[in-house]
Amino acid sequence: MPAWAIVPAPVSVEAAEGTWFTLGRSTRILTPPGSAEAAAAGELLAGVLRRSTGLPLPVSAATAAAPGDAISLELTGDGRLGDEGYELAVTGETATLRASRPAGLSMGAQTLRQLLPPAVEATTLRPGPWRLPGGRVADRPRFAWRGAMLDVARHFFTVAEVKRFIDLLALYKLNVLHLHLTDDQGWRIAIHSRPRLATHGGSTQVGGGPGGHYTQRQYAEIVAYARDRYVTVVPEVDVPGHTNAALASYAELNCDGRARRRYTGTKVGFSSLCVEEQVTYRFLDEVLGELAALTPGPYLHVGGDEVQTLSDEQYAAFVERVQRIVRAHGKRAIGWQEITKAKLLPDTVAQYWDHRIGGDVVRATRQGTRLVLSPAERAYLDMKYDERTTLGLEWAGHVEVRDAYEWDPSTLLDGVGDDRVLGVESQLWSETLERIEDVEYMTFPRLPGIAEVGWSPAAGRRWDDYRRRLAAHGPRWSAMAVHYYRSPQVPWPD
Ligand code: TNX
Repeated sequence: MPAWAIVPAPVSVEAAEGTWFTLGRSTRILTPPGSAEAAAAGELLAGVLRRSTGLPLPVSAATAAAPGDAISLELTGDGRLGDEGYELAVTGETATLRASRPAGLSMGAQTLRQLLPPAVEATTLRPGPWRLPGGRVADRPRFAWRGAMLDVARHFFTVAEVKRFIDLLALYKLNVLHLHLTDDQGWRIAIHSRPRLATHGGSTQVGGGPGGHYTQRQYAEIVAYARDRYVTVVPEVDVPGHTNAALASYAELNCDGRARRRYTGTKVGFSSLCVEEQVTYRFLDEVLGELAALTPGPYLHVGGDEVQTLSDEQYAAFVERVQRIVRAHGKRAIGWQEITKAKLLPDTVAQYWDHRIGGDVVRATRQGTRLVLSPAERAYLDMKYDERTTLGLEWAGHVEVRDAYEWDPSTLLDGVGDDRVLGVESQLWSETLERIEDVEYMTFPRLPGIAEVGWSPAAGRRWDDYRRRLAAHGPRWSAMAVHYYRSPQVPWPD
C-alpha cells in the first residue's frame, strides 16, 4: 500500500525515503499560544488518535523550547498559506503543521491522519506501530466551496447520524454541508412562529415512516459540530415548489385555502406556495428570519427547482422577492439553476445540476452570477453505480467511481471558466435511502472523488493514480465501520 495515499491529492508531496516519525508514549501535541481555535483543532486531532493508539498525546501550548517528540501546530502570523492552506513537514523527531489560519491546521490534520495506518481510524485500541512517513506536503484548495448535500427531508436522519456524516466530509477536506431541510415529504426544522411545520409537516417521510425533525437546539448542535471541523452548514428551505409538507401544515399557504394531505410518494413538481398572496411572503420572512438566526454561515439556500405549476413570470417574480428577503436577514441566497430565469442580485449563487432543465446559467454567469457545480451525471450520489445497484435512481444514468472523478469544473460548461465557479458539491437525495448505512454506501467511494475535483490542481489529476490512492482508503473505511461500495474499478487491497 502506498505510504502517500492522500485524498484529495495535495499540491505537492516530497517523500524523505526511509525516514519515519513514530508516535509514542512521550509524544505531545503542541499548539500556538493564544489561539483557542488552534488549541481546539489540536484537541480534535488528539481525540481521533487516542481512541485507537491508546497514547496519551497531551495537548498544550508551545513554549520557546524546541518541540522535540511532538506534533507541533503552528500559525504563521501572515496570510501566506491562505484560509485553508497548510504545510506539513515530518522528520525523524517531529511533525510540524503550519498554516496561516486555524482552518488550515484542521485541513492539515486530515492529511496527517491519512498518513497514519488505516487502523488509526478505529474507535477501539489497536496495535501500532503508529508511524508517519518523513517528507513535506504543501497544500491549498483550488475552490472555496467543496460541499455535500444531505437530503433529510425524504428520509429523516438523526443528529448523531448527521454528525458522523460531517466527520466523513471533514476527513476529505470538504467544507460545506448543505442540508436539504424541507420537501414535499417532510419539514425537518422547528420554526417557532410556525410550529405545525415540524410537528405536522415533519411527521412522515417517503414510504410513510414516522419522519422527524430537529429542534432549534439540536440544529444548533449540528451547526456547532460542523463549525468546529471547519464545515459550514448551508440550510435549504426549498420554495416555491417541493412544499407539500408546508402546504399540509398551514391551509393559508394554499391558493384555495385548503390544507393538502401529507405526501409520502416520490413524484416531484406538483406543489407550490401561493405566489400571488401576501401571506406567503410573511411566511417566508418568518421562516427565513429564524433560519438566518441559526446560521453563522453567509448563505441560505432557497431551492427553486422543478416548479411545474407557475408561469415563468410568476416564478421569476417570486425568486426576485425571496432573494431580497434573504438579504434583509443579512444573508446571501443560493438556489438551484432554475433561479437563473430571474434577475439575480450580484451575490446570489446558482447551483448547476442538469443540462436538460431550464434556466439560463451561462447568461447569468456573464452578468456576474457565480456557480456551484453539481452535474448530476458526475456528482449525484443517489444515482446507481451500475445496473446491479439496488439502491438509488437512474434518471441521470449510472455514476461509477471513475465518472464521479474524471471531469473538470473549468470545462464543464462552455463559456464558464474557473473564475465563475465557486466550487463543487455532491448531492445525496434520499428517496430510496432509508438508513444511514444506505447513505454511506452511496457516498463511498464516490464523494472523495468530488472532493479531489474541488481541492486538487487540475494538472496533476490522473484516474490511474487516483484509483490506487483511493484503494488505500478501503481499510480506513472498514476501520471506521463505514459501509462502502467495493467498486470493481478500484484495486482494493484485500
Ligand atoms: C431532482 S436535483 C431533484 C430532487 C430529487 C432528485 C433525485 C434537484 C434540484 N431536484 O428533488 O430528489 O432529482 O435525483
